Amino acid sequence: MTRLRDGDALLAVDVQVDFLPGGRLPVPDGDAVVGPVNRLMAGFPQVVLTQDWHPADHASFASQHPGRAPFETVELGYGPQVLWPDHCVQSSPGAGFAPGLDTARAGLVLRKGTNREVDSYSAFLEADRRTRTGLAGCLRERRVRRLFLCGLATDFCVVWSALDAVAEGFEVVVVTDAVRGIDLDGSVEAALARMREAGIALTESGAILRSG
Ligand code: VGL
Ligand code: ZN
Repeated sequence: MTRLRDGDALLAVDVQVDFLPGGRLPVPDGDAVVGPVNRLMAGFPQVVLTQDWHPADHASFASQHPGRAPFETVELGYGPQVLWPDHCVQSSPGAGFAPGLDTARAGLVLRKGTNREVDSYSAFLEADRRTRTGLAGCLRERRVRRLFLCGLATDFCVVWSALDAVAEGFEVVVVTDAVRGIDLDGSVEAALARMREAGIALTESGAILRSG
């Protein structure tokens, strides 16, 4: 059992329309996270949401690379980049939060992937691994020490955010029933293994107790 305390924050990653079944880049069973994420948000002292938020001509979109198809990998200036269907275009309906997601208690919404040239799976560091989103500093100013991650997708934005959170010195817990993955070539298993190796706890939401 994990009892919540001051200094704990929930980071709900990219629970957005385009990542749900029927969206532009659907995560299988992605809508299943909405219930657990809502229940988690209700119990946390601090809640942060992220939103994938791309310009319409974003470099991660296969549509910007003639002759290339979604899910192929290309080499960009900063390294390999998986190409995606157009998704989470700024201010489009698909970039909105999932219907039914209760965002009322979120004290901070961080938008990422806004730079046309650079993707950002991580909520902390863009794919060039140099450009910082400012989230680490913001969490430190808010006295956050332990970060619980949930949302979409396990094998992209959740795992990159979780590993970068460890590198930033936060204690990190991933809530296993409140995440779902895209799963390209075993990427979900690989993500879970990398997180375990990094000392990240994998916990079910039923084992997380509210404080007080
Ligand atoms: C994500 C692929 C592209 C995610 C975002 O939220 O995991 N995956 N953009
Ligand atoms: Zn994206």
